[in-house]
Amino acid sequence: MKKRTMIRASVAAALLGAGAVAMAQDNVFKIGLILPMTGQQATTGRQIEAAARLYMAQNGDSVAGKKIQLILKDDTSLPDVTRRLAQELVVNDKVNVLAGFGITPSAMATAPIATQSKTPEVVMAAATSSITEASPYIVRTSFTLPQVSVALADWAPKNGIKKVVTLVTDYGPGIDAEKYFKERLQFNGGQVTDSLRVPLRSPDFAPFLQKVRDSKPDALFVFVPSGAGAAVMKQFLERGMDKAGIRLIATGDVTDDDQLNDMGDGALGVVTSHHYSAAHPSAANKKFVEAFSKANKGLRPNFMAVGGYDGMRVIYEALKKTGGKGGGEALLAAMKGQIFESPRGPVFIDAQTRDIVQNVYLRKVEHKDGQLYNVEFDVIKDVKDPGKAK
Ligand code: VNL
Repeated sequence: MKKRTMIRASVAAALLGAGAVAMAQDNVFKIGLILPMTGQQATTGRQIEAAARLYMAQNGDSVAGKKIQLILKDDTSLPDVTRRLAQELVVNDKVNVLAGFGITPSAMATAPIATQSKTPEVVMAAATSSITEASPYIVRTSFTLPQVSVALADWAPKNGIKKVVTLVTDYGPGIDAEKYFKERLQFNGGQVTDSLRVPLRSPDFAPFLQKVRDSKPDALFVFVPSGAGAAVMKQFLERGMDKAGIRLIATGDVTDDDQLNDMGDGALGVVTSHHYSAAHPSAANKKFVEAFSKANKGLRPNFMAVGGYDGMRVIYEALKKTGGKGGGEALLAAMKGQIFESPRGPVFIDAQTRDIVQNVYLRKVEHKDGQLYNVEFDVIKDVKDPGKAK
């Protein structure tokens, strides 16, 4: 071969190679999954990653002729890291969807990137009401704290609880829980006599609990993020709060299915309100819990897992509907208004707010099959985020 011809041939081969890569790229649908895989919120990352992989194992990794590629990044739950990772995923990896977000500051830090790049941001964990207002590209499959707190403030006064002290983690979801619980309790004739806030990083509950013990309310209402519940429960019992006649009531983040079984019998009888329990009595949930546990060495799925599993479903269904045509805008439009049966019960992605509408359950910690579970005893159907009504 002459030199010239050789060069031409290699250029042609290179072009062909590039074309093949471009074509392969076209046939790949990328989900950038940003989660706290290490650090204080690592259990949330582990639950959501496991649920996303389960969804893919059950539903295949090819949708509408495209190969689904999950790109997992660990943001260690630091919002500056989340922002940098989201930027890289959009600019370098050209992801079609951003998903995950273990805590509110991470979801918020990504919102401007979602807006500027017109990339849907599927929030699977974070639960401050205002998150969905931070970008028109945000869709949420977790829950909101106002959504679950109000039900408990309706239940409490009917069950002899009139005077309550609130104890929440001092950031978005905690402030939402405190505000909506308090307003509704007062509306129902009850009273919040003190409102205490603990820091998100390395919280020490002991001094706060001592203060509560001294003021002797009928109950202590608690919100702490997933992963911190066991420490609250331990210190509540160690201080003999229950023996002093103070009841513990909480959002389901405290009696988290990820930790509940290790909390011991001291947790028995604790009443919480939430959108998901691993003991939810439906065929769909039974199937989900069994498959999740089997794929993860007996791990019990918690509400974070369900947010991740349903988030993958919302993405898959949107891709099915659009066939991948029309980019982020079309995908977002196809996410809005989805209705389906989740392991938690029936859910609906409200097209106006892009937030999830779902049942909220009252539950009590009980023994079931020799283990501790949040057993549902009442339901408030199709609850919208009350934070959106204002
Ligand atoms: C948030 C809300 C995080 C509820 C949580 O666990 C939780 C949040 C990590 O919005 O930051 O249980």
